[in-house]
Amino acid sequence: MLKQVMIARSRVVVPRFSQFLRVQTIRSITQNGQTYPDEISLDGKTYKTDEWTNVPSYILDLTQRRLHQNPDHPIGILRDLVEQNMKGMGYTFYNDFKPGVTTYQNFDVLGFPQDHVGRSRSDTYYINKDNLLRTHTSAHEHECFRECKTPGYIISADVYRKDEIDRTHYPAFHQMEGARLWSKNSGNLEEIIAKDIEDIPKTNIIVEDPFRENCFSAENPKQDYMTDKEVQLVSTHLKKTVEYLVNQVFEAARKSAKLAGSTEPYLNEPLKIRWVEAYFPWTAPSWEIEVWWKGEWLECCGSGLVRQQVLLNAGLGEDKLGWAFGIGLDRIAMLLFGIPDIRLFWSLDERFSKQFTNGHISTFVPYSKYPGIKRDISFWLPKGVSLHDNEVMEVVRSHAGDLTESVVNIDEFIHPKTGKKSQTYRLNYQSMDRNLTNVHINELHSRVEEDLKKFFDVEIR
Ligand code: FA5
Ligand code: MG
Repeated sequence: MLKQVMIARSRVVVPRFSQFLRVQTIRSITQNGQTYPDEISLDGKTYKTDEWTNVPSYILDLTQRRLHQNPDHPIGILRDLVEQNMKGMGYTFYNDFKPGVTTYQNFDVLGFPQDHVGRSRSDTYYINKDNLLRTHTSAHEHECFRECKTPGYIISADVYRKDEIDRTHYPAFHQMEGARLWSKNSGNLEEIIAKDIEDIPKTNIIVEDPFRENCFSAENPKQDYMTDKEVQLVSTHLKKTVEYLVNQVFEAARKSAKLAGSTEPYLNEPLKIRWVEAYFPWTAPSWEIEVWWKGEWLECCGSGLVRQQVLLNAGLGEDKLGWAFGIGLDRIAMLLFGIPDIRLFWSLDERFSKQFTNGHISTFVPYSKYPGIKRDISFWLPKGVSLHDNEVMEVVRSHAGDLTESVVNIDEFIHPKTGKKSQTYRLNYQSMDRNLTNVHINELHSRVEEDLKKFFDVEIR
């Protein structure tokens, strides 16, 4: 009922950013209030849309921005900083992978179970049933393991998730994936890895790691094909590499802050990080690293020892073993550059872009702070039905775009008599570069209400 699919006539949609992205159609598919063309052309490929399609054109536009390849953008500056520090350590850098991938690349080949939430249409942007916008850089592990000629690789790319909206979450963000392999056939493997660990430059960060010595357990098991000692060595190499990388980035930030005259106390304290256990379908054991920064633990990277099946899927031999990690770049860049809102990365305003230059970590100077306009929206759903928060976000975004500062579910309950569910959301509309008028927001807001009524059969309270 809610996921009703119908065919309707629609206009030709002209993309804003690139000739590579052509969205042209005669007929179109409408679902949940969004209209999709018959075909979507993305980066030179044409896809037939179907009942899985849920990627709006404003998200497709973002795929052409390639912020990580812009040397003067904070995301590009951060990528460059990491690459400079990893040069000569045996890694190939990949920065050109396009965001349209298959469900096979993004999920299947990595061993995601069929019922994993990540696969759902409320979490992921599908181009059609078999193709989607990658939700993580791990979608390219398969091809990199096949092709890479060096012991390791580093991939940087934009990734897409239908996520909540707030200061630190945006439906498009950036990740950097690293991986490193060894072969059991190459002489004394233990000695070789131990030597490789020695070669990683030392840092003086404070590390909290309850799992450094006993790196696997029943909850976070090792794989049978590796010896205890191999697991120990490979995970130490992984962790020291990530620690080194994080250290270089935060040291660069400190240096810039000091140069700019800052005397904040954190600038003289050693950097502190901790490792916590995690789960990813394609690694075992797995961990996340958190960084202590200005009084808070910041989750920044998932990692683990690559499951042998993933390596075998890539055509590698049974002798191979190694690690992989995936770091989120946006939140780290927000901290480094003092950027208060993740949406600013996508700003086309020169007052933003002119502030940054390659090789420099400068502190963002806000050029304006325009007040937000809050609106609440409450509705009853048909009996027995509930609505995913992400669907509400998507409707708001389809009308308000980047004027959507946040959408928060503030209340829900079931009426004891009617059995109907009530959901209430607080919307904050705010612009990065201008004042919003009440008249404008009232109009946007009523369109949001109309669509919620039309597509989800809700009764506004
Ligand atoms: C992953 O995406 C895994 N692919 C990481 C990985 C790679 C694990 C290789 C093992 C081996 P996760 O969903 O936790 O994991 O995301 C990784 C990082 O991306 C997070 O730590 C966070 O820094 C960042 N991130 C996740 N969601 C968002 C978001 N909506 N906005 C900004 N950053 C995000
Ligand atoms: Mg995570």
